[in-house]
Amino acid sequence: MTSFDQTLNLSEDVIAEFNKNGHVRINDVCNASQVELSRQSIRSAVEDRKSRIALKPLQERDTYGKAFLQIMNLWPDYPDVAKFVMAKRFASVAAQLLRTEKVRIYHDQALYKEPNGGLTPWHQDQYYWPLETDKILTMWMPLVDVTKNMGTLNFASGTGKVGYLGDIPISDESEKILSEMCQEKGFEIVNHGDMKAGDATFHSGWCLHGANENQSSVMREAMTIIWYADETQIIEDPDSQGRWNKGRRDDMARWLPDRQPGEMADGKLNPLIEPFI
Ligand SMILES: O=C(O)CCC(=O)C(=O)O
Repeated sequence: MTSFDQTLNLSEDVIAEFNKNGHVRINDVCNASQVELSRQSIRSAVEDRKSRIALKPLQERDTYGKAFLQIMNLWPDYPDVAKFVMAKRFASVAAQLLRTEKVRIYHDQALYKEPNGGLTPWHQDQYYWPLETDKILTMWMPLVDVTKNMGTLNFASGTGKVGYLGDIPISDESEKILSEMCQEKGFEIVNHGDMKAGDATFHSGWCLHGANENQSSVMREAMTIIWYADETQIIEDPDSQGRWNKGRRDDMARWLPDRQPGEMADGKLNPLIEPFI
């Protein structure tokens, strides 16, 4: 079984592909037996959290609610999930793609697209992240084998460095505005296709992405982890470029509760991982 402590060395081609396109697929990031163990821990954590929220039936939810069950930051509450989230193996991939040595966890989230679950509208993750950096990315790893018709991610290639596009939270509106933008600017839309449990895609904070509906009768169980380069600063407030929005203020309270705008993003919920030591 691959150890979570075992780093995964990437070729320069893979790193260059990520930095050019804003996304990349890497196979066998976690092997089948390890991912199955982690899947059980993640699933019981998701069930536990789910039991505490009032979840409307799928057909009564809005577009964002239909896209997936989003269960956030499991690592502080569930030690078995923390082993997965803190794995040096995954952090080593993030660090190499970001061309840095040390990374911090921003947060994790389980994203389960239910059978017949809706599309994930086009969006930019970093709309929500109050961080002064381009060195931030998400790993999206299916915990079960998935086919494209279960809603693997669609990426707009070449958008990894487009920066802040305005106050466009994930919604029907973001789906419209950003899909039109992709067409107008001619960004190539890439879907990395069917994936085995333990394969992963990585996308940068600015990369435009979304996903199709889950057209199958199987839950699309995916786990995500977000890392950023150590020594990243939180955006100043007021910010001369007008980049504070509701999403960023909410994230600040949630993931950086012990830090202020303008300070370093090194709070108690942002553990440092040095994968190569
Ligand atoms: O899982 C999905 O459908 C969306 C994932 C996503 O937007 C993300 O990981 O940033």
